[in-house]
Amino acid sequence: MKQIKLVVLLILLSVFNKTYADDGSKLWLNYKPLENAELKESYAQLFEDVYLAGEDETIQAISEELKTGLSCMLENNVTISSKWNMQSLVIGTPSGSEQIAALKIDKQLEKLGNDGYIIASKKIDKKNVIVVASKSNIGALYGTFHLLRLIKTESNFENINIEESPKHQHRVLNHWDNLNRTVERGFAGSSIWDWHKLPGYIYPQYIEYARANASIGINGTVLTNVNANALVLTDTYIEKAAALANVFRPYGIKIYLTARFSAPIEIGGLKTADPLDEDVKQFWKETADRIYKQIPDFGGFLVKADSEGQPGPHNYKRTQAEGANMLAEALKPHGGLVMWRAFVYNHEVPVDRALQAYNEFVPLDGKFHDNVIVQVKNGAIDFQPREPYHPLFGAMPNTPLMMEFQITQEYLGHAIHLTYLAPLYKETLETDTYIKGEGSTVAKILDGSIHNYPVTAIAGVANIGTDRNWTGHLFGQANWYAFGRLAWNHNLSAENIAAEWAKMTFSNKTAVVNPVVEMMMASREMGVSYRTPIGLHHIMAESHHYGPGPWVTGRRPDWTAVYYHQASETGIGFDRTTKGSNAVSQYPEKIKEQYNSTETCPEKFLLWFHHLPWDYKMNSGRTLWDEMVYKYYTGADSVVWMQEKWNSVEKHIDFERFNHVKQLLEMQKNDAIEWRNSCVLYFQQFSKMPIPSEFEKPEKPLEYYQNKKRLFVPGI
Ligand code: GCW
Repeated sequence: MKQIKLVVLLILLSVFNKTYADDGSKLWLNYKPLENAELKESYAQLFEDVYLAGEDETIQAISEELKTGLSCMLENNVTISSKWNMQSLVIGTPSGSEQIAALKIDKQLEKLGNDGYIIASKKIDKKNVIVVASKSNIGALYGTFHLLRLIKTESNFENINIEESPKHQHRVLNHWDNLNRTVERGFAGSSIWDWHKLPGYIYPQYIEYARANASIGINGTVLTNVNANALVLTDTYIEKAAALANVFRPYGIKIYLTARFSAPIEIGGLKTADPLDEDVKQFWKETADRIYKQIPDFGGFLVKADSEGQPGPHNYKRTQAEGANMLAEALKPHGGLVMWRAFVYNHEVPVDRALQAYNEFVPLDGKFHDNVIVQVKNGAIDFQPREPYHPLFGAMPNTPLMMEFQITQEYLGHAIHLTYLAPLYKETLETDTYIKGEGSTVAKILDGSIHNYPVTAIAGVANIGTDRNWTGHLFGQANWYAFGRLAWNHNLSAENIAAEWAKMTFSNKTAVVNPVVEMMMASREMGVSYRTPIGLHHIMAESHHYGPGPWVTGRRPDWTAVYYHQASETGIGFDRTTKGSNAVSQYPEKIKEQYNSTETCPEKFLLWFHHLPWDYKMNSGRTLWDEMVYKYYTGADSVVWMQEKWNSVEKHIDFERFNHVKQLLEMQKNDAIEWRNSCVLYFQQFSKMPIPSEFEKPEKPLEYYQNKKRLFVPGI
């Protein structure tokens, strides 16, 4: 008995010891001491004394960050002073410091804009210094975070000469957070905004949120769900939002709210929300005035209209431009922006859903006011594991368009599956539209260089919640991180961002970085393979969208699976060629030709654009059926490969984070097998072809998978 007690005690002790190691709550800003002692020593000397010029709240934030960052990573006593005293690290702006002004870098900084900065080796009063300088204090904050990142990732500071400026003016998170703290498609707990306690109580997490975002250059946040509640526009809620705006301001983050189109009726006491009605216009003007009174730097409105039951201008037979412009007029005197979503589709319209946004918006090109930007999802359906780029990109030269990516993994395994999204983002950003000759990538349309857009922006639907590690899955943090880094600079590679994140999050050791990066880089493709290979899409379970549901039918057709895969005995795939729904014709000629022919259509999009017989010959020499089965099986198998990679880092990282990911990978493996078996068995009913003998047969019959119910899945 005594012995048993001792064993239990020992187990408990070891669990506790390990449990407190790291819960991931500090994100990539966990400033642990550098592992490389020599480097730590040399950095400690380099970054002992800091001259930080200026004195507003942003400068205060820089000071706090440096104090924590430097002293924790370098284990030294850093001194920070606002007086020049021959320090070796100099941070600030020319307008805030004589010494920085004397460097004569004004022109260079001017070119980099308000948010841009330099980090460079310079001489001040004959002393060798490292300067982090910007036109603005916010730029200096961004530069400081960059400097801390360079330290954390053990970079070389000799003759350093870095120039940075963001590719998009507005780099924004979209929270689909409801006022009751549920989060639509949120899988990491509740909403971090505690509306009930606002404005009185400010959680430390709000500041941590601001720091984390500023560290990757995010400068805007839409607090509320696009399926909006008009109440957020009442004074009570504006006051709460203002409290958040005050917290975020020193970090350069503006807040935005979602505007429910029918708010004039719901909270304004009007009978209509017709955008051409004078009372309605007046309502929105007054609403904007009320908001700006409390939040002078309010960013503007994000609007979902005429989509999935949301009210909009269609209710009054008005166009999307008329709706957006009415709001834009209300915001204009205050400098606010309308982000108007192009996610407009209707199941009563009998055309392919993929065509609808383009049909609606292209005729309106040039008709939007100059403080409207149209927010377009990366693909024409809905954040699927893989979609070809949205044909609106390139088709609206006279209307600024912004990208909407999804960071929360609605269709990619929620916060349970490890899926690194940078490869997905990059795939879209790097697609060449040829709209103005070769090299007219989607990224260049977004950053304004193709059509000279006066406003540029990019949004990501946040994956953040109250879970201790913020994103549910530790690797979900990498998606938040990668979104921010790409919003800043779309030229960064997915792989470099992954390595950077891995170093900041875990360790600089190659025995950690290499396997982690390999897993991350392979993860999205494997997620596609075990769910929707070869261009399949929208075959997930109803409502929660987590597991497989290729059999989903019997509701509005554009929310079923059968509408999209069109499987029958003769074949599978959605014919969007010129002989089918003709969605290919929405693309520029060169792309259209490419997608329209099975000869040239990339196989990854084959069934997106073509309906093909089961024995169609693929590039591999396999039949379409065999190829599909092959993808499903190898996709699911690769989760096991990922597990092996992860096991290899066990001895190099803390138990808590190791075990967290390990458990989730086991769930992912089982889910991947469920996806594989469900889809293969379901489609086999049509193909009537065997599963190649090299693969084990599914253990259970199709009905087993069809009957599997998941209840109370979060995020709905
Ligand atoms: O992806 C779909 C989601 C909805 C979401 C909608 C949208 C906020 O299933 O939950 O609603 O898209 O983007 O508006």
